[in-house]
Amino acid sequence: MADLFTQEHDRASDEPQVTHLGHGIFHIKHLASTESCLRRIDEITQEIPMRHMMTPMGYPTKASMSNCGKYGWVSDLDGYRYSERDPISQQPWPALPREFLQIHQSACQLANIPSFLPDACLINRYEISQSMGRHKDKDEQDTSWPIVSISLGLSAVFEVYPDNPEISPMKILLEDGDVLILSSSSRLWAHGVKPIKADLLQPNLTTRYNLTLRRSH
Ligand code: MD3
Ligand code: FE
Repeated sequence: MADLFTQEHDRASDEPQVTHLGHGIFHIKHLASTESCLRRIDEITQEIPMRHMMTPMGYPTKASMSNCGKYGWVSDLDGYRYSERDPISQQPWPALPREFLQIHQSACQLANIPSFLPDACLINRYEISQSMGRHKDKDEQDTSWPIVSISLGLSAVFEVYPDNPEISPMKILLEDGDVLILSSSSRLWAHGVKPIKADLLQPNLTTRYNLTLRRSH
């Protein structure tokens, strides 16, 4: 069973390390460089500031969000969709940085799945205690394309709830620099993020970022 307790952590090396957790879920440790990713996020959010988006349920998202790439994921009282422009500034989203595309491509290579060109990158920002409720990602035109997720900063416990009751839910610890690929059957499974906890060893670290690279159209 793949969960927090059985994941292997190779503490001896900082080389990328791929684990197939089953069902098309690949966990790759030590792939993303935090410093260069955070610089790119800074540039993007200077153009399009992170914000909480209103959901159709009438309350704002807990994490704050921005986007880069041709399309961005947006939410308001009318629902969820991908848009070529930021609904507030009416500006097109900043370009997807080369660094993100490189991580995406390396991740696909390491997991041995065909790479694809993402046209959307959602940036989620979590402060301590913020979470993301259980949901499915199905706003993309063709939901068979994998999703590649990059975690930066504070760790998160991510939960996946398989559609098949014979497969147990999984908890996955996502740490700084980790990449997760959701492909094949897991792509449409429900998932959520537990409330982010402070790291007592790094008291100045108060944020987690998650980038999801997707093909929306
Ligand atoms: C598992 N974000 O933006 S990323 C989201 O950490 C989202 O911010 C989380 O869920 C975060 O929609 C999790 C990893 C992820 C993305 C898509 C999935 C896991 C998934 C789709 C199916 C199953
Ligand atoms: Fe999701």
